[in-house]
Amino acid sequence: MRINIDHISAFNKEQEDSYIDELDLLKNRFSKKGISIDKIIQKVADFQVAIPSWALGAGGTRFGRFSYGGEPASLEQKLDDIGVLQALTKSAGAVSLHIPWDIPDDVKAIKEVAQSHGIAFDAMNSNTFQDQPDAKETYKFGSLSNTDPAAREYAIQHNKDVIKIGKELGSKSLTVWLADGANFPGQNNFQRALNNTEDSLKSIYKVMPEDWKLFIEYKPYEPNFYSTVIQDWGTSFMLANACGERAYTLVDLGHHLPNTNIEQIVATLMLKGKLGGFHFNDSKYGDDDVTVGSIKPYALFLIFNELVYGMKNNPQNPGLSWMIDASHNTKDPLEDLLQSLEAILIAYIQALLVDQKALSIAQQEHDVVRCQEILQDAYRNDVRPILKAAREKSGAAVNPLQAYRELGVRKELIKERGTKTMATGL
Ligand code: LRH
Ligand code: MN
Repeated sequence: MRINIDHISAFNKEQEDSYIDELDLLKNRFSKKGISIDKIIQKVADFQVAIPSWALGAGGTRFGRFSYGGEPASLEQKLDDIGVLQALTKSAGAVSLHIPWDIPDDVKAIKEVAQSHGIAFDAMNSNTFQDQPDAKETYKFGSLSNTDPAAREYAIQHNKDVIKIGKELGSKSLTVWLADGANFPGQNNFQRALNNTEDSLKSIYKVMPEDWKLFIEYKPYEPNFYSTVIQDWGTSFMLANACGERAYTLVDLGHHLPNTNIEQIVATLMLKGKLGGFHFNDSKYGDDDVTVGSIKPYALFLIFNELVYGMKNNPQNPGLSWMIDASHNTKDPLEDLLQSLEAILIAYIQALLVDQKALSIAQQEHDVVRCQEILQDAYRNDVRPILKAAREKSGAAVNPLQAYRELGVRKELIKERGTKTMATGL
């Protein structure tokens, strides 16, 4: 199913610019604080989030998986679905591929399909946490950290193969997440595992093209439940520094123990010029991978507040890779991703409304109450009129989720693909 500009403009016409009055109110209120809403609208229109190729079908857990009907059964169909998200939002202009779940059979054809939807190739993801049917080595006891040099070499070679595919597609970065770790005390020698991992990552970094970045993703637990080799931001930061200047830490919001201050981690990594990008999602307990902003929207706002500060004050930190990493157990995958895109942009806009000058003064004066008031004054704005204006400006639907439903996209996908198709991925 392809959504074209006529679908969008017809839908927007029906909406009759219902947001303009509210937008004018916001423009008047914030122009008094020297904050230009028009500049924010442009920043939002330019903000592109990469869609995970592994999250376009119904996800599942060990307790079960409930198919969604009309799921993409090929990489082409996955790109078509991202094309729907891009047509509706104009902020889903990239895909992050996972190998081998999404190996392109015909690179040229895949690039043409992506181009036809205005989709770029963001970070490639390697997979050394599952054994493939024809595997020569097993990752059961680890990959880059494995005590068995053959398994390590096999995993290093896989990452080199992923880089090769990424180069052909035009990607400029590789994300490495390792499940490596232990389920029981005594099972692993922590130091040997970390040394092996560092040496293996260096071997991968060495063969990366000069204009590529390496993102090292950390996670405290799962699938190992006693220790994980790259368990936290500090370990990832250390390994990134050991690899070189084009290696960075990737922050997956779900990869933190309860109540971790993620915004402080973000500020620290940006100050050190080592923040590479994000896997946006939300969670209440573990790595739940639920819809962005569905559980802790204020925490997401506080993270974007540090990002806005960092993007203004930390030229030492390069441009960031914005990616979603979610899994959909009970929602239509495309509706879930539309809601996540909405939540990311709303948090970004709210953070852009923070009066950073006033905040800095209040911090200097230790006016603790005023500091909170300044933050929450920005957070407590309904910024959706600004988002609608940005969408209309970029030719998207002012209300993508409503448009998705009114255009009957899922019904059409089920008609085209049936109810039995299953997408590769989580
Ligand atoms: C691990 C992770 C990683 C991906 C996988 C799909 O939990 O966040 O980013 O490789 O999910
Ligand atoms: Mn992730």
